[in-house]
Amino acid sequence: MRKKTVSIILISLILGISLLSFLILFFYYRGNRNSFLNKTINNFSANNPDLSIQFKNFTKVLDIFYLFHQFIPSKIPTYSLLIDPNDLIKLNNNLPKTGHLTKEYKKSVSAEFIFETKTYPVKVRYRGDNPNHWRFDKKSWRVKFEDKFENQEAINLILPEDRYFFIEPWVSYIGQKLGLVTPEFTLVNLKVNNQLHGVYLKSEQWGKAFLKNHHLPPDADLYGEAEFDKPVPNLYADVSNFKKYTFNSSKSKKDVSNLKTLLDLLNNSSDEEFYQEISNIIDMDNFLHWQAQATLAFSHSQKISHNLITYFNPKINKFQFIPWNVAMADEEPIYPDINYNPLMTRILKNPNYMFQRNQILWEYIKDKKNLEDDLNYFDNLYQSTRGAFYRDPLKIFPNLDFDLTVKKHRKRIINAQNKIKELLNDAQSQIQIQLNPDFESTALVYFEIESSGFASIKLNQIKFTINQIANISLIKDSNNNQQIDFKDKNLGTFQVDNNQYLINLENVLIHTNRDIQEQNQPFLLKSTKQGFFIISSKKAEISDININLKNAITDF
Ligand SMILES: [Ca+2]
Repeated sequence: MRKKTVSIILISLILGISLLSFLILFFYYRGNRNSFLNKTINNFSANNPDLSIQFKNFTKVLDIFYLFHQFIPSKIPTYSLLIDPNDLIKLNNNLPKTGHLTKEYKKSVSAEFIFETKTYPVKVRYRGDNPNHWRFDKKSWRVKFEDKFENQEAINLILPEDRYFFIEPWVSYIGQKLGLVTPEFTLVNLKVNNQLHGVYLKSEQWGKAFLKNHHLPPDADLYGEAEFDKPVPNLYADVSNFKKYTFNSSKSKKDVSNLKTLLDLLNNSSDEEFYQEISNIIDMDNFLHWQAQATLAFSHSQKISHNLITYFNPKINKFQFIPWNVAMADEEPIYPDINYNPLMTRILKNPNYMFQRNQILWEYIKDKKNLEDDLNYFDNLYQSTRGAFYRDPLKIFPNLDFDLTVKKHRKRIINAQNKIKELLNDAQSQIQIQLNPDFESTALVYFEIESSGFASIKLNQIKFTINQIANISLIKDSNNNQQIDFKDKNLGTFQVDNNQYLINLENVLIHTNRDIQEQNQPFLLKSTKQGFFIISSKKAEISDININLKNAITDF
């Protein structure tokens, strides 16, 4: 009898703990980085890395459910590194006990790289600034080829979880669709001294070979940040925060005058000067597509302090931008536009550029096929690599963790695009009409359109009845002073044939402005009014006026 009671208590206890663990895991994977549970668990793991690694190792017992998955074929190439065991010990001993992987820890050793029966002499070292890249048995590598491998001088083999598994390749893929030059990412298996180290994300290293492979003139300045060694709060504050990966040989390598011009304009110019000059030094079309790519991923990682790769294209003498470490913010997609990058903020503060950026987003979002295609790409990556992930012996997380995380990322892609679609459909307006306004006696009508949604408003059509045959002009009160003056713009003069009148308009836009908040805070929508006058060549009366507006982005 007593035995039975003990068994019942024991079983209940085990069931209870299992249920509790299940619930914690369930909410952890469903939650986002800012939820209480996820914050608590992530903070705890960050503060107790050894304990958390032991816990993760313990959770690997769950891999028992993946027994049959071991037979799912791996469809990715396998690279092999042969390193003298003494050199390997040297590499492992030369890792920081605390802090980042600074210069003194970046010493390479000679090794052999083997792929498909061909051997390449290489120099290898560990890479990655943060400890997650080299604290555990599975480490991120930089491989530098004496000659070249697949047209590349050097490659990075990055822990895939550091780039949210398939998110970075996916972001690169949408970048290609947007016409950007993006680094190529592939997933590969790696063996070190014949021991399988599992799956890595292979990426190109910056250099002349990268530029050549992407059909860009290689004799040109390619800038990146000057390293994590001395982190700076604002990369954009000074040219000394950047280094050149390649340089234009017709000038000195130290000549950073092009970058200095850009940063000076960013930091020391009036708005008027900035918006007049910026398109002379930046390829705006490229910039806005680069910005749109980050926005589609709700990524804020190319931020004030990190991850800028910019190329001064000698063909057009302008800067272009190469997406790097875009990843995807580990947050629910709520605000795409936040003040996280001073150059982006200053450019997007201009309503015309914001409008153009939104048009790029709409071009992508409006076609449902893009999302389908994105998910196909993502799913193919998952299907072709998951066998290799399940068999990855050195990864520090259980297979279930991998599967749930990938699922969560996939959902985030859908949510992000849906959210952007919702925002672009958000056009809000109010119209106020005054017949025979007393503040401008020459006008028959004054009307004011207020735009307060995310999208811009388009003045599409004006209908009215008039009691005289006359020439009618529409005037935009550009300076919004409720007076017709030399600063205002005549949008067209129209002849009236009968007294029912209809004016169709193109490109008369009212943009909602943005109120920029402090760093890392979302832009706020700032409702914006624009006034218009209708004037006539003859004294006349207008009645039954009807103004038709549309969403300028979606045209609905
Ligand atoms: Ca005016």
